[in-house]
Amino acid sequence: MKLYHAPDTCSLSPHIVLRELGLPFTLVLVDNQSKRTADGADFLAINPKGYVAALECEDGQVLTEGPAIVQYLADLKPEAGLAPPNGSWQRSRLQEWLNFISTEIHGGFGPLFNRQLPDAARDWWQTRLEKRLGYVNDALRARSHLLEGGFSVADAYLYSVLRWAVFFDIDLQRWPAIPPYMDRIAQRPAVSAALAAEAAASARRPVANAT
Ligand SMILES: N[C@@H](CCC(=O)N[C@@H](CS)C(=O)NCC(=O)O)C(=O)O
Repeated sequence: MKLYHAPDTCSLSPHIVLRELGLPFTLVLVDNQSKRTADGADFLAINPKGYVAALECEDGQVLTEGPAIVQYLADLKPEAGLAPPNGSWQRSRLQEWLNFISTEIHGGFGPLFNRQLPDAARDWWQTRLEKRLGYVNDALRARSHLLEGGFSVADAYLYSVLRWAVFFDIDLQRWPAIPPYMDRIAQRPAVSAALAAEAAASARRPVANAT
């Protein structure tokens, strides 16, 4: 499999999941500005939506949308327990979290990346996002991971997007359950390996990213 990725973006989430599962994969760096891959291919021909992450499977099919990719990967190795079985109540709970992270947290950060955003709109989006962080904080006060069963693909996703708080001087210490959670996830060997691989990839070829 090939994972099309860009450092410091949401593609960190499937990258972590691939490493957690120990699946063989190749990382392909995408320049989000030029829409070209590090090996010179036209990324728009791979994902016409023009954004990472994209997963190219062995048969050449390409899967996009982070929540779909991480569930597909988790289901390749159900014994790893990164997603509860399809059809179970807990799987619906996982999907509830993935959707919340996608629309409310990932989607909540999105406008903040726009340097042209007027201050009033920025304040509105940031206040909205901070309310959602309050909800995450309440959930994490009750347990160590988003699902009761422990680390899941939802944690890989939440961790990946919460790392953006630093770009906007959003101090996660305001939500006391979040920093220890971030530390817990960061200590996972798959997470540090993914971050190291991303750093090495961007050092080889600096790219500008956006959400
Ligand atoms: N709905 C997509 C959104 C993916 C997305 O926002 N990707 C960002 C990086 S975090 C990106 O590549 N943006 C570049 C662009 O839109 O041009 C998903 O959940 O996978």
